[in-house]
Amino acid sequence: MADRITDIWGTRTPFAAGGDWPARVDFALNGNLKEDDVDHWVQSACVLCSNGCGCDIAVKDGVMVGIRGRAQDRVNKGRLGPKGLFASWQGVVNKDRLTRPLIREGGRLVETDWDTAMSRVVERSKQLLADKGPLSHGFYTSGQLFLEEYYALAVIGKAGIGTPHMDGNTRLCTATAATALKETFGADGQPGAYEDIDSCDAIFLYGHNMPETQTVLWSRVLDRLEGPTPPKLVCVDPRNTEVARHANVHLAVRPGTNLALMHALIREVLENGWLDARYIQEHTLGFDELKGTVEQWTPEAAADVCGVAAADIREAARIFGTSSNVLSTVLQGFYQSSQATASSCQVNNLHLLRGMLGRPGAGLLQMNGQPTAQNNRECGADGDLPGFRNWGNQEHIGELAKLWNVDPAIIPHWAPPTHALQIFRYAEQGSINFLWVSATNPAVSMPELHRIRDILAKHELFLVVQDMYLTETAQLADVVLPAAAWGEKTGTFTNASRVVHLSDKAVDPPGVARSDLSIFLDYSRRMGFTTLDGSPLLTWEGAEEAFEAWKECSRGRPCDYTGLTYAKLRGGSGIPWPCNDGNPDGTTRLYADGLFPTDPDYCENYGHDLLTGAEVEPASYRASAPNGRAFLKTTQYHPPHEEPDSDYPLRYTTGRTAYHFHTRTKTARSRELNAAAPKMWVEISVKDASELGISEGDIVRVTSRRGRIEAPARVSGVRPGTVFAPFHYGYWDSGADAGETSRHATAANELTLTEWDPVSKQPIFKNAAVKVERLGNGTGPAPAPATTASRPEGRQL
Ligand SMILES: Nc1nc2c(c(=O)[nH]1)N[C@H]1C(S)=C(S)[C@@H](COP(=O)(O)OP(=O)(O)OC[C@H]3O[C@@H](n4cnc5c(=O)[nH]c(N)nc54)[C@H](O)[C@@H]3O)O[C@H]1N2
Ligand SMILES: Nc1nc2c(c(=O)[nH]1)N[C@H]1C(S)=C(S)[C@@H](COP(=O)(O)OP(=O)(O)OC[C@H]3O[C@@H](n4cnc5c(=O)[nH]c(N)nc54)[C@H](O)[C@@H]3O)O[C@H]1N2
Ligand code: SF4
Ligand SMILES: [Mo]
Repeated sequence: MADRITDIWGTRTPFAAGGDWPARVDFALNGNLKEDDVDHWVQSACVLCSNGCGCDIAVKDGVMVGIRGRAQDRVNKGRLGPKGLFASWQGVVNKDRLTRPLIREGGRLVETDWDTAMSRVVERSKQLLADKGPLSHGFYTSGQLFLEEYYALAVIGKAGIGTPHMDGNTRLCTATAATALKETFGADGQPGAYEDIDSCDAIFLYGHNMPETQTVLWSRVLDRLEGPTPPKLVCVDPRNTEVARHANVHLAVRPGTNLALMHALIREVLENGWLDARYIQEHTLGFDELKGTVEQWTPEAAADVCGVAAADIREAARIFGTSSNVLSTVLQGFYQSSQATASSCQVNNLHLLRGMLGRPGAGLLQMNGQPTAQNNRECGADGDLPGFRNWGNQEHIGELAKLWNVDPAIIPHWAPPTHALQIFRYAEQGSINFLWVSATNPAVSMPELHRIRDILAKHELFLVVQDMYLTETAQLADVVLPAAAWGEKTGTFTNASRVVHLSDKAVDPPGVARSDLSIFLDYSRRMGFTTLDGSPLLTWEGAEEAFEAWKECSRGRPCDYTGLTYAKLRGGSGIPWPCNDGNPDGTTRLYADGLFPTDPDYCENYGHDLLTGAEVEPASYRASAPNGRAFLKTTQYHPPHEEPDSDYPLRYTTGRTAYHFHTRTKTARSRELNAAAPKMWVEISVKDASELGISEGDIVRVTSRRGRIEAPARVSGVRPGTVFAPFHYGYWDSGADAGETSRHATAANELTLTEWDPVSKQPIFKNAAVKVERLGNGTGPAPAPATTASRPEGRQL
């Protein structure tokens, strides 16, 4: 097999519009092993991004030794990207896994048994519930557990404890995707599907570096681009990414100005009459307000604010307006930037204006990032209610209470659920004293790290961390619970295209590590949570029973799983929900009939004002009489709150490289991936580098109002005036002690600010003001990949 580190997307298998994406089976095996050496293969899907590539895990002598793509899976047709090939299993099979629970004794974490660790958790939990009540408890979970695990946690939090303080790192990831879908269509749920790539004639990528973050999906795009009928491509990203390199139009906007650009695109589409008037009339509400808001946004006005050419805005709008089938994808360049929900809703609006939904090629992907973010949103271990139910709807609360056989009053619904940064704020102020963190590493991934470290280290906070490794966060815990990882437990999860996969257990976890599901169930049992008739709240024996219980919870809701079983998910491809009696084989696209889940009795929420986040009152929502129509919502543009000035003259943005996943707990433990991107770097434009006297590889200090980082500079194709930093490089492998940064701080979030989108509450990781200084010579070029958007400016791949 070719070197899949440098050859990120593998060999091309071109195809024409409307054709089937050909299969290509990728695999990687340990050392010199051959496929014949493998004892058996266990069906799964990759958990290193939201693409959800179907795969089989290779097992030899009870150990994971490799991976192979599943040719029959609709998601990837056998392909895997570098992370799937190298980190999925190498990131799990490691000597430094947590194998036993740890508790803090005399300031140090020491090994113990499950009974001691869980007793300590349960004792503190019971005491706090007795002394201070449910609001003393906070839970911060993930987008990387399995569906069954979220559902268990959601039931514990909502029907056992009754705390509104439960959220996931999904708040940092896809809160805006969920919110934008709810605001426009009435409920979460991806309208489009990956199959739309196969037949579209234009693709718009909004703040989405797909070539590095969904590498297999990008292979599908490349195969269309190299086929006989290539789609047009439009890229909205301040960096010269691979998308930009292939694009017909690259709109390298100033970070934080997305909404101004979107207003201009909409205005152009309206001005030129590229509309489906009948669709707008029959299937939408709010056209006149939308038209009024974008009125002033001529291409010239937006060009000025966004720092792009007006002609390019016109050309992008023309491509959208004159193509028959457009696929749009939206991700962190929108979700983590200013006015996130408003900007993302404008993408929905473009599709509604042209009736461009629900048919092959006319698709909208408000993308996910993490492999199981979708499931947390469905199951409600974040700020959502299980089954996309509505916090403001008493009937929905009643349904859950009946299902769980608990008093509706225990289900916290008197106020909006507490979002992640607010949970940390309550811990900082001292009203939350018990925080249970599972499968996320906030000491590296949250904004303004010095503050997050201080909160996690607070003496008054009892911190439980459940992870596979002793992360920067785990090092600050009072109790560390060792979790079984992917391949060591069974469960299901759903990708950004709504495709559900089953991941079967392939090997035993190390030491006494246990699945997250069994840990949550054990906690529930020890806490003695009960139903109204006094029987235990959670009685599931394992993952499959949890899945069966979840199916009942999903019945009749948009994410209906009732037609799925573990048996049905074994053997073939993943299956997209809704899957029920009416759609026994699943559903590729939603909204083919132009009917949206906006009915007041059915919708997931009543929506918000996109400028302030103010909730729409139930009565006024009802009075708007949506009747299955979608909302064309918008609001006016405002500049980001922290703009460059004379002290901090540059714009700072952050993101990813193809070779690492987040805080690198898995990818840095893959030899191949770690070698490809071993250390921190920062990217600066040719123009800024020359003005600041910085050459490739020089050590620079980047400072914001909140902190500083130091790293070698890569002079790259980033937009002048903008500095880019990958957020992967925390401190677990730097030799620094817990609670402090190494002397040379490297985590991008030392600099980011504590601010969030008013509607989705997703933190803004993609714009802040910084200054850059040259500290001295480096030892050669920056340790940044030359095979990605981070390549030196002018270098071709
Ligand atoms: N290799 C790899 N793949 C991953 C992950 C990973 O860590 N590594 N993580 C997964 C997860 S959880 C997620 S959420 C996804 C994220 O996937 P992406 O959203 O594709 O990744 P990012 O690099 O965070 O951001 C995308 C782009 O936004 C651009 N950007 C920055 N500011 C702005 C702005 O103001 N406007 C616009 N239009 N663009 C801007 C950046 O230049 C960047 O290229 O990736 C998933 N896949
Ligand atoms: N500056 C900046 N910051 C960002 C972003 C950005 O673009 N820029 N992106 C944000 C986004 S989109 C995301 S998704 C977050 C990601 O941020 P995090 O969630 O903090 O990142 P991960 O490194 O994926 O952390 C997941 C943890 O779960 C553990 N783990 C993996 N599998 C399991 C399991 O099965 N059970 C248990 N118990 N543990 C497990 C891993 O070892 C790891 O420690 O970062 C956010 N932060
Ligand atoms: S594209 Fe995502 S799901 Fe597929 S192999 Fe790569 S990391 Fe895994
Ligand atoms: Mo994410």
